[in-house]
Amino acid sequence: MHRQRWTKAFPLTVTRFCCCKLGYHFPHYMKACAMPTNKSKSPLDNVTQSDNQSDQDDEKPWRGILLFSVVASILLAVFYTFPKPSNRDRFHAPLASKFSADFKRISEERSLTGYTFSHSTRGIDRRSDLSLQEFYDVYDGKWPVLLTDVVTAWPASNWTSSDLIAKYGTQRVSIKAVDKDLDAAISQLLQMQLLSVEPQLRDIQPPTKQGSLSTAVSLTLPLERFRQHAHQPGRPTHWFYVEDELFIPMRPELKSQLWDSPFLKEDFFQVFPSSVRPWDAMLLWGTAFSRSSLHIDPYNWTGTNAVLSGRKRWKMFPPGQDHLLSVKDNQMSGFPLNCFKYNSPLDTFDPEDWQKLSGKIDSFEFDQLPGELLIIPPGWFHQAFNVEETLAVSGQLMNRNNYRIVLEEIMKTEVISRSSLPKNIDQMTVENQIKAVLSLLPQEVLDRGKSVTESVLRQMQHSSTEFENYL
Ligand SMILES: O=C(O)CCC(=O)C(=O)O
Repeated sequence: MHRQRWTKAFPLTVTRFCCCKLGYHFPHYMKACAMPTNKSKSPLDNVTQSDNQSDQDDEKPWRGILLFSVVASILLAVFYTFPKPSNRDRFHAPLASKFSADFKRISEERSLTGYTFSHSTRGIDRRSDLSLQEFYDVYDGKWPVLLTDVVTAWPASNWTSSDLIAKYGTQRVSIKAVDKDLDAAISQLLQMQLLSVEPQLRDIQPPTKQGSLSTAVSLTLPLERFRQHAHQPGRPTHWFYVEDELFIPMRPELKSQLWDSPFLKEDFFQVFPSSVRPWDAMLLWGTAFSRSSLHIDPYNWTGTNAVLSGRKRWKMFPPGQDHLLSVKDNQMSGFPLNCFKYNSPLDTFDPEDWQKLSGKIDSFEFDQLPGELLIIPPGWFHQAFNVEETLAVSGQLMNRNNYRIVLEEIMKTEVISRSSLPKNIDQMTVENQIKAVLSLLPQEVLDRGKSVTESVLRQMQHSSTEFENYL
């Protein structure tokens, strides 16, 4: 923080001072210089009205110009070569005061200097052999990137749908389903309270379009039952999407095959008490046309998404455009440690919704291929669409470049009061700061976290047989 102020304020103040001085004296210098040399009269006389200058004084204007040039050159050199404040400095704001990140500015202020790669400022870069330093300087917390040589080294890159079915076919997974032909049946089941609709989608204004994302229902099915649908050619109004937050975390033999990478190593979510640690490997297995909602991730964390097979299409929205996306206030994630949810009811892969936005909103689109890892910075709305049957896993990061954002999201829910933070918290290491904040979580919050996970697991066992009969 201090260095940030100094690097900007000091050169600017001195440059401003020099410019004022020069602006005042320069015309006089020039005028005097244009005059025939008169050793008895100082060029500054016009300014000082003094007739008593020595020969030495006569040379002052030249010395002044020279001095100014030297000082200005040094200042310019310092200004342009002094390292710009990194995200770490920016996010290392005192915890005792409220912090809000200007994501738009952050995404514009990438430290591109010193790197030869021609970084995209309008779309996505595909990078391999990327250094950790360049990752932190240019992408992490600022701009999305596709890493092409990370997932390929994981055992999980060899997962096939057949192997998963062979091993886990009878086990139930959480599914989001959209089926135009079944809408009537779904409404009936909803009335009978045998199904639940995604809460964030319930508030869509009528008339709700048949077969649209807004009619998606959540249910659980045995994995092999889902597979039968995955093999049918998808339709825009008929798709199924396994979006299961707990399937992989509950199976350590699967979890251990993911996330090995220096880019993902620093993750302060690992110091969260286990009962409130966010689930960190969501199984995403969708038929063609299946899609996520348009959202910013919970806790505004840095999102990670690894495609193992298939093809995922993304729409990414640079920060600062939330007002165009009809995001409802006060939606909650329902995570073990609750936090606000930033979901839009718009489906940007629905041509009608897209028409409402295109031309008005800044965005870019790209496809993510098998073996590619996408890193999504905080503050970026995003939506994914599976172009064909696609198997992927998503996770998250809390690291040096976003930890203040995540802590602030936790504080927003008012489970911790700022005034109870230890007085010396800002002198602690980042990890100890986070531990100090989490140690203030009331016991009932920790207990609630445990019961949320238990209740999701219980629901998984609850059979939606009435719905299954329609499928
Ligand atoms: O692949 C998807 O469906 C999107 C996942 C996603 O955006 C997320 O996990 O936050």
